[in-house]
Amino acid sequence: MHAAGVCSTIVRVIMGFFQRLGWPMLFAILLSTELSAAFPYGAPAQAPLGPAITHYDFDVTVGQRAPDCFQKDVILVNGEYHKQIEVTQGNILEVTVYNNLPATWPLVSEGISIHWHGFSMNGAEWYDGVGYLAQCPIQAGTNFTYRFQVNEEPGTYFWHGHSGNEKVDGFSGPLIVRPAGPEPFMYDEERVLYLSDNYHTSATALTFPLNRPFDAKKQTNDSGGWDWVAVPQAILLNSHGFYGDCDLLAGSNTVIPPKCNVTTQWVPPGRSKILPYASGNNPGCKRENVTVEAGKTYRIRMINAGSLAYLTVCFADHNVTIVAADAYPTNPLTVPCVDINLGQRYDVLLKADRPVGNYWLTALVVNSTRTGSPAGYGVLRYAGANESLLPWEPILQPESVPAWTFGTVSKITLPDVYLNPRTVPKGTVLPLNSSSLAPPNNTKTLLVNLTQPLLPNGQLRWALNNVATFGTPSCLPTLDLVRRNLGMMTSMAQSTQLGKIAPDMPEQQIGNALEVPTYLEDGSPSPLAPVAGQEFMLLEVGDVVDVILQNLPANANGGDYRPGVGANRTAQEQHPFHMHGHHFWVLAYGLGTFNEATNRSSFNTDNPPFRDSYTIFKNGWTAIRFKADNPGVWILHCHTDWHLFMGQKMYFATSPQLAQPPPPDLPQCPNTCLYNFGPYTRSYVQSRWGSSGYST
Ligand SMILES: *[C@@H]1O[C@H](CO)[C@@H](O)[C@H](O)[C@H]1NC(C)=O
Ligand SMILES: *[C@@H]1O[C@H](CO)[C@@H](O)[C@H](O)[C@H]1NC(C)=O
Ligand SMILES: *[C@@H]1O[C@H](CO)[C@@H](O)[C@H](O)[C@H]1NC(C)=O
Ligand SMILES: *[C@@H]1O[C@H](CO)[C@@H](O)[C@H](O)[C@H]1NC(C)=O
Ligand SMILES: *[C@@H]1O[C@H](CO)[C@@H](O)[C@H](O)[C@H]1NC(C)=O
Ligand SMILES: *[C@@H]1O[C@H](CO)[C@@H](O)[C@H](O)[C@H]1NC(C)=O
Ligand SMILES: *[C@@H]1O[C@H](CO)[C@@H](O)[C@H](O)[C@H]1NC(C)=O
Ligand SMILES: *[C@@H]1O[C@H](CO)[C@@H](O)[C@H](O)[C@H]1NC(C)=O
Ligand SMILES: *[C@@H]1O[C@H](CO)[C@@H](O)[C@H](O)[C@H]1NC(C)=O
Ligand SMILES: *[C@@H]1O[C@H](CO)[C@@H](O)[C@H](O)[C@H]1NC(C)=O
Ligand SMILES: *[C@@H]1O[C@H](CO)[C@@H](O)[C@H](O)[C@H]1NC(C)=O
Ligand SMILES: *[C@@H]1O[C@H](CO)[C@@H](O)[C@H](O)[C@H]1NC(C)=O
Ligand SMILES: [Cu+2]
Repeated sequence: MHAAGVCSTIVRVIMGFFQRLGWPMLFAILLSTELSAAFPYGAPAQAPLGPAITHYDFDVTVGQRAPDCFQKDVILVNGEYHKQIEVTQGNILEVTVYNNLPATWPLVSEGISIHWHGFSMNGAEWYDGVGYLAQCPIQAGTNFTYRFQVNEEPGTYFWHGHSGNEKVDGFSGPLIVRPAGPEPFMYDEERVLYLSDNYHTSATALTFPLNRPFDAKKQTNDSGGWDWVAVPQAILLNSHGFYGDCDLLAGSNTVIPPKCNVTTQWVPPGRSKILPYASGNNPGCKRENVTVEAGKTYRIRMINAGSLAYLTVCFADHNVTIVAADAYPTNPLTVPCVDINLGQRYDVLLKADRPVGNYWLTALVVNSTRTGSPAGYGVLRYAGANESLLPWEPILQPESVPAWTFGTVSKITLPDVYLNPRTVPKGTVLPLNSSSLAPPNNTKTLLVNLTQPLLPNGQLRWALNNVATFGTPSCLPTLDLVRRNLGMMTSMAQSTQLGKIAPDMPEQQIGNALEVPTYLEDGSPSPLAPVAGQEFMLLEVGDVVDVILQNLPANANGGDYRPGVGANRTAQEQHPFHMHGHHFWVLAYGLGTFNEATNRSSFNTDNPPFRDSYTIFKNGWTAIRFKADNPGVWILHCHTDWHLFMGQKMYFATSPQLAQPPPPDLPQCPNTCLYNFGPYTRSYVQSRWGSSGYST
């Protein structure tokens, strides 16, 4: 076996590191002018010796944990739940992942991979971690080493699984990039606040019903029927919480906000039967304490790693000052509560300037977003406060704090020093060939309608411009297929008028990419009828693209609703979109339908925030701009895990012929792979995974 259990962070400076890497292309990148453009002020100090290597072993296993008092199977790294890692800007990050998960975990046993959320991975596209896009998943019993130079803005990120359901089952953790020089903010100490939502049911059991026919006429005893995952049973603060804090009803798809009451600091074993679906073992659980000392200033690195919950985080009696969003600095903004959507990060400064005591730390799902969700409660504890006491003030209830308005979010902007080439701080990571973070003019515009169609097979999907995109079309990395044969995509492209429907089957044989209907965003109209396939936009290095994401009620925009089921759906919700390989400028957002003639003038091209995860507001639109400076195939997707699974994604293929050849040790691809749109009928689940408890 291996030494992965040794939870080791070995930082080594190796003179002959080029040979170690065994990958000549990396040598080429390191010497290229492109790197010096990304580091306009020169490479880090140790460059003459070669970058230092920060190495982690990830021994990935399944284990039982009770983060919210309910014991269940979770995915662990070296025995830790939500393992934190960190690396210094300019270092080589090397993570060897040993997949020691059992081969009996549907949608997880098919393989895992890791995405470095927020990293641009310029020149390191093969390590971006999207299963079947950049690599095949790491199969059970095998290992793979991610190895790339961290040319990223110092700040707060996270790593997470990106192949099947492994993220929702706990395969994620904080990822901190330290600057090679001093930090840009003044503070005494730092704390991480890792936010997540916790389901008592395995992600797999929640996922199967999402693929089953929504249309009652298509349902059979074997197919089963569609079922929504509903809200999580608990919100976790640094992986701690208690599902009993809020009086959730079973399933919790209710519109009634729950009443919450927090009575104990340490929740003893034996209270697991108070909810109908919470009949698991309760070995006890702890509440999170964020500890501070009076007089000090803390940098709190907030990360929303959840699968559904858009959170509003409040520190009782303390305002906090936002100083960075998705790693890039912002003009300081002081707020009593921070709205943080899935995939987003905020760095906030908190001054411990109140009387020594215990204060509530609360993560709320505001009523208007997911009514019925629980809230998460922890304690901000000053050194010297009585540790056996909870804060005396009443807790915040889920509906008691309003969500941020456009007025609040519009105040999150880039500081002037980043907008002027002469004042950009040393070490700032800029788009290629840019001399500051000021947005360049766009060369292209793409309008994307977010729709929720019903496919002819009865599946309810999320789609972009009427295409619900598969995750696993060919059992081969799409990046490699497209890099070797760009013409393949155009030859696979479907007439948008016909709308070919992909084969309605659970599995694919290796190499059968041609079976997958492909739609190119080339100015043609969207498919008339909704389709399942894959949606691409071809770009060339240097393009600057405005993407207008239009989010009207679910069945607007010609999302073809067959007469009968779903014809009158008016579902509306926000979606947190995340872009791989790039940060983007958030230029504008508004209610209603985007109007090119009247709304472009509202774009903030002066000091827009530079982010990688942003909300597409409901019944409205959000306009983002990115510079295609990174050859490869990059995914833009909703970070609500369930929506991603249901197809809410598309790919930008930027000069893929310029991507490097794949490293020789990329994981082996399996001979068959699963369509994430496969009909998980009861008989199929039974035949593939046996009665492992998931075949409901
Ligand atoms: C890791 O994988 C390689 C093949 O890629 C194999 O040779 C090696 O034995 C594996 N190491 C461990 C410790 O399993
Ligand atoms: C439907 O499936 C259930 C179990 O899932 C089984 O008990 C029942 O007999 C089936 N009914 C028919 C008509 O096949
Ligand atoms: C919270 O629970 C405690 C203990 O059960 C009870 O005394 C108290 O009245 C409850 N508070 C509220 C607001 O329901
Ligand atoms: C928080 O503090 C309480 C009281 O000291 C303690 O019981 C609990 O274990 C602490 N929580 C964690 C996560 O350590
Ligand atoms: C927080 O800021 C608001 C103004 O934005 C101010 O009214 C309030 O007193 C501040 N609260 C604390 C605890 O400093
Ligand atoms: C919470 O939901 C209720 C019921 O839908 C509504 O009356 C109330 O205005 C909502 N509160 C907020 C803050 O959105
Ligand atoms: C802390 O609070 C507990 C519970 O009220 C009390 O019994 C204890 O005396 C307090 N400790 C101190 C040092 O005040
Ligand atoms: C960008 O566009 C504006 C008008 O929209 C124009 O004034 C400006 O010169 C353009 N900048 C560049 C670099 O082309
Ligand atoms: C988006 O929907 C509008 C109708 O709301 C339609 O006119 C437009 O053609 C659609 N755009 C695309 C790219 O599908
Ligand atoms: C849709 O709503 C309209 C108006 O309420 C109603 O007349 C129509 O029957 C509904 N259609 C379906 C398929 O439910
Ligand atoms: C967009 O334009 C419409 C008019 O077509 C206007 O009513 C709306 O306020 C504009 N939105 C923004 C954010 O500028
Ligand atoms: C950067 O400039 C070089 C040289 O002019 C050019 O070849 C390359 O395409 C540019 N890249 C981007 C992203 O603009
Ligand atoms: Cu979504």
